Amino acid sequence: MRVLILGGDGYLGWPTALRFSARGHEVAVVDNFSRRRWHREQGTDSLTPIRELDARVGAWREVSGSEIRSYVGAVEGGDFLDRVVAEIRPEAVVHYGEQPSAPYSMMSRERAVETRHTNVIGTLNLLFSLRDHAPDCHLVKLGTMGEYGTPKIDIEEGFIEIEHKGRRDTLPFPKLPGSLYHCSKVHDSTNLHFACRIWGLRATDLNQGVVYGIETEETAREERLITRFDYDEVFGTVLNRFCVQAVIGHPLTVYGSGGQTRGFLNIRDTLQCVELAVENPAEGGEFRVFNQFTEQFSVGQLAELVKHAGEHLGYSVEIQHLENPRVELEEHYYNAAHTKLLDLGLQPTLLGEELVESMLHAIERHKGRVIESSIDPHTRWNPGERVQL
Ligand code: USQ
Repeated sequence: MRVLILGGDGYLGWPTALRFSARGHEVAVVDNFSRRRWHREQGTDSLTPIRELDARVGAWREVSGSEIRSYVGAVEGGDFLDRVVAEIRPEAVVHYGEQPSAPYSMMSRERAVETRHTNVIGTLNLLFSLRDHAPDCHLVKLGTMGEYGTPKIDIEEGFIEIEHKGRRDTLPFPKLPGSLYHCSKVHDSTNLHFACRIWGLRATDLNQGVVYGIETEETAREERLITRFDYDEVFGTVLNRFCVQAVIGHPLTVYGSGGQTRGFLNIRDTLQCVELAVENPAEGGEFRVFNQFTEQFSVGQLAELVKHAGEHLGYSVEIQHLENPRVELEEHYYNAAHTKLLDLGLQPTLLGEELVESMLHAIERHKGRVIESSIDPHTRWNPGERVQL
């Protein structure tokens, strides 16, 4: 298949490009390197010394004999995206090309507006490009479990059957996003659903949980193929952060009581899920939603797991409860359905001490690159400062 990957230079986009290429698909990637720029602006960096996109593509050519085409440009530019889609005529587009950090979106008005623009306008542009140049293409879009928030009822996969005043309907599951980033994903979902209903496009919204892990089958084949690994307060996700903290002797930064519960999955399973979605496309006019995670954990459970694994390897690991910089429930009900990808054949990679130990080993190799000042949280959801007008 011809597969176009937006955000193909990123943590998940690059390994996804390698995976599809390794399977013999014709792969093209689009990126404008905004993630690299955001890190430079904040004086932070990936733990792993990632190569430039050209060098990565060249390394993959040497290792596999396969070509990945790359296009440098922004999804916010509708004409650029139109040209790429018209040229590639993709059968599947995997869309990771968004600003993915909740804290980044909460830093300031400028960052919030940038997040909305990149995410919502980028996706809207893509929907028009597909409508006009590749209407049969299957759009596989990365959404987030955080669109649902933490309601007091079970979370379904995208839709819920409701009985109201004696009448029944199946409607989109209510959304309670927890950051302005998560709000942007809700808006994307609405636009995707609309484009499927009105224009007959086909789309799968992958409501992904929190991803952890450092390598995949293909990135492990050669040093130049490694993917980025963020651990800073803005772009690092919680388990990846805890693992880096354990290795460098920084107390594990549990926000608040640590009862916050989320769905988690290994980076290797992200690739499996995306592959399953692409291989089993939605019908024309269909908007599907899959909840993409394999296990639920509380932040406190993850801290305990990393502490045990770290101590087993001889690190001394302390757990610290920080005042929560976010506004979120710290003790809550959480039970989210996630059967659709299992039904398609997903084989989950389950988290355990051994897996955490393998992450700690991999991190140990790069620990000299850690910028410790980027670890403690500074971004507050409600800074409590009022501008005097
Ligand atoms: N947390 C800590 N300590 C830390 C970092 C985070 O206790 O050092 C807590 C947070 O307060 C939150 C939970 O861990 O309750 C998850 O935080 P996170 O930073 O790992 O993940 P989040 O901000 O929710 O966003 C991440 C990705 C995002 C994706 C989302 C999936 O950055 O792209 O959409 O996970 S989900 O969480 O299901 O919405």
